[in-house]
Formats: sequence, C-alpha cells, structure tokens
Amino acid sequence: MDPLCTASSGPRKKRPRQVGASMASPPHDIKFQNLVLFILEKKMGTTRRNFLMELARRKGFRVENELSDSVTHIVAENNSGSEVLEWLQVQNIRASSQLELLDVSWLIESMGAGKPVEITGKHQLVDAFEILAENSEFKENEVSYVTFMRAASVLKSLPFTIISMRDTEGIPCLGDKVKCIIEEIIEDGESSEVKAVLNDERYQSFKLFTSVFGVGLKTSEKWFRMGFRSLNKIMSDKTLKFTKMQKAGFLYYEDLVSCVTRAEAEAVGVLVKEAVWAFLPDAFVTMTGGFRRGKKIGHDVDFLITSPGSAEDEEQLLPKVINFWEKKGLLLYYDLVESTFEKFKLPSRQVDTLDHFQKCFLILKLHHQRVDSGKSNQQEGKTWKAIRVDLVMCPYENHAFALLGWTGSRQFERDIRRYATHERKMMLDNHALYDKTKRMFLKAESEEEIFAHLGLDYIEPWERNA
Ligand code: DCT
Ligand code: MG
Repeated sequence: MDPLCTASSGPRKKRPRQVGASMASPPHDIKFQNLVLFILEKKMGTTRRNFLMELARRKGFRVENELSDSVTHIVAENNSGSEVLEWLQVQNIRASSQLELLDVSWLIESMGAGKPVEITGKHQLVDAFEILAENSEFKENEVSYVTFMRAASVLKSLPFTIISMRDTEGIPCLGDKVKCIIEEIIEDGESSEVKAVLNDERYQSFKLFTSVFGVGLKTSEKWFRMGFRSLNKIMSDKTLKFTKMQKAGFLYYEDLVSCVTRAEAEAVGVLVKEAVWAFLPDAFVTMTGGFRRGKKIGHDVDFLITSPGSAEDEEQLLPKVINFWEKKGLLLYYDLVESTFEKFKLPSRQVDTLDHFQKCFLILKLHHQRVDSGKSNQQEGKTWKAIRVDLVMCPYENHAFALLGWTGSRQFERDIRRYATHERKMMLDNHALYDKTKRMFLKAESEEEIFAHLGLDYIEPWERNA
C-alpha cells in the first residue's frame, strides 16, 4: 500500500503518523533477507537518519522505521556500545547475542561494498584472546590461561562491538594486560603479541600435535623436543610407540579434525537412542555439551544417560551398547571408564576436576544420509565419517547435576562453581551440591532447582556459552 494514501484529507481522518521521508519513496528490492536494520536517531539527528535509511534501502538493505523484535542490526553514530545498550534498556528491549549493535561506519562500508561487510572487530578481539589462552595452556600457565579465556568469554558475550577504549569501561574481567592488547588491536589492527604467538614454532607444533585425538601436552612436548614438526614424520617414525587412542587419532585424523555439524550430531543422537533403548527402554538420553548450548558445530557429541531403574542395569548398559555397535560394524574406537562414584562424597573443591561417573569415549562410524541427486561428493566412495562421541551414565539421583556439568561451557562451569563456593558457601560439582553452612546435600531433580538453591535466576543452556 502506498503510505501517502493515508494522508488524503477527510473530516474524520486522523493525522497520519509521522513517517520517515523514505517511506514516501518507491519500494526497493530487498537483497539481504537475513538482515533487518534499525538506525538510531539519538545523536545522529532526523535528517541524517532519513538520508541513511533511504540510501541503505536503495542498496537493497531492509531498514525498519521502528525498533521491533525482527531487527537484527542496530546502527548508531557517535554513541558508544554501552550508550546504545542503555538506550535499549530504556526502550525495554533486551539486548541479545543475536542483536548486533554497530557503528555507522559498518553501514557506510557495507553500502560502499554493495553488501554487508563482515563484522570483524568483535571476532578479531575474541580470536586474539583465544590464541593467547591456548598458548598459555600449551605452556601450562593456568593463571594466564584463565585470564585470557575470561577476556574472550566476556567479549563474546558483549552485545556490541568494541570500537574504542571507551567501550571497555565498566566491563568486568578486562585487566590492564588485556586492555593493552585491545588498545593495540583497535589502533594497529593487530596485536604484536598474538602475531608472535602465531609465528612461534612451539605454538604451531603443539597446535598441530594436540589436534590428534589422544595427544596431550606431555606427548606434544616430547615430540617437539625430539625435533618433530610434522604429523607425517611422526606417523612414519618406526621408533615411536603410540597408544590405542593415538592410533585411532591418526587413522581417522581428517574426519576428526573436520567439525561435527548439528545434522551429524542429530544423526548420532538417533544411533545412541536406538542402542540405549534396545536395553533400557525407560532410560533418558540427553544430548549435552556444545550442541545443547545451541552451537552449530562441535568437536564431538556428548550424551548423558540416566535411568530410574536398578544400579545393576545401569552398570551393564554401556558395555551392552558398545557390543551392539560392534556387531553392527559402527564401532571404530572405544574406551570404557568404570565408575568411581561414591554416594556421600563431598563435591570436589577443584573447579576443573573430572567427574566419577561411568563413561565411554568413542569413535563411531556415521554413514552419510543418502543424497537424492545420486551424486556423491565423498572422496573415493567413502560413505561414512568418523565421529567422536562421549557417553556418560549417571545415577538417576544425580542427573540434574551431571546435566548442568556436562552442558558446559567449561568457562561457565568454572564460574558457577566459584560462585557457589565464594558467594553461597556451597560446593558444586557434576555429582552434587553441598551446603557448608547447613552441612547437608541439597537435592535437585532439575537444573532449575540447582539454580534456585544457588539463589540464581535460571540460565538457559544457550546463555551458557560464556
Ligand atoms: N566436561 C566435564 N568433564 C569432563 C569433560 C567435559 O564436566 N571430563 C563438561 C564441560 C563441557 C562439557 O562437559 C562438554 O565438554 P566438551 O565436549 O569438551 O566441550 P563442548 O562444550 O561440547 O565443546 P566442543 O565439543 O564443541 O569442543
Ligand atoms: Mg562436546
């Protein structure tokens, strides 16, 4: 409908709602369907806003007059990220990780390029700190690892892009060292420290070696000291001994380093449920890990299994499931770890310790779904992909704690455990929650109940990525 029609005179007509000048212009084709822009008038002014809206629409962008739920990108000028956030709060709009808050320079650049340009700032900063964290991990420097991971997590969760040092004000977990690096990246487009790490031979070798399933820091250190720099040399070396896990790691290397997609994870879920329910039809099977947090890709697929039945049935389940897949020819590797769980043991004080449940680390053969076109893009007729799968079996009583623990992220788990210890005088791990003041275990049937015990609002799995 032509909006101007509503302006025609008549005694009972209300004055038409004030609309931007651009509404009066002929409609433009929308080229970028996934993007819905809103341009903030605050500090920009009506005239400039109208001009930019009209221009963006002419370039094929969808620009809304009003802020609504469908908006994906908010463009502002002369406002810092935190100022836009404040404005959103006043409007009663909750900023989410799906909503991008951007400086007008992004829009101008995008219009110049004739398409939305990649939003680099945030990813660049996050990547930088993840690289520094990884390097600290390789050096077994726990303190610096946690510092950089925290910085990466906090930056990831910011609903705006940091464009100036002003944007870093008031953000927690950004110490002086971290701020220095951010400043360097803002000013020079890169950090000399990150650059040095990326060029460092030790970092490069560790990154390569630890990409093999079954290879940790100790083995990497050994191979590095022995002078190895490539996987080919390692694999063909006759003097080296490999564990069963490393042998599988080399054998399925290409598949295992290529990420697991959500579709593959769902297909593995079908296999897991089929196998589990063949022996324990009342068992609950939940996909945990990154996929439960809504991640689109992962390095493995994690499942938590629990059943209200007897302990003996529980104990026998994973061996039966393994046997079931072995017979079907789907089992490429497995390592069954028996339970060391004790019922009334206090939760661990360490934030990073492993849990005591029975579990199985596997590599499964996932056959590709048949493609209707009949064409196969798989190399040399290989019709399957090796996928890393973790199965954890826990007693029914502990399933809420196990679910919370196995959903991650690791950073989130660390933070919530620290919060329990320091703010609530409680001890939380994958098995239980213990109240030190009341000297008792607090039971929970669901994650919601655990959050309630901790005095926290429920945090959805997809909000636990930081
Ligand atoms: N976890 C745990 N105890 C372990 C290993 C993991 O409590 N021994 C928790 C922390 C995160 C979650 O389980 C899943 O672990 P990962 O699979 O390593 O991480 P992810 O978040 O699923 O990410 P991805 O698999 O994509 O790397
Ligand atoms: Mg995982």
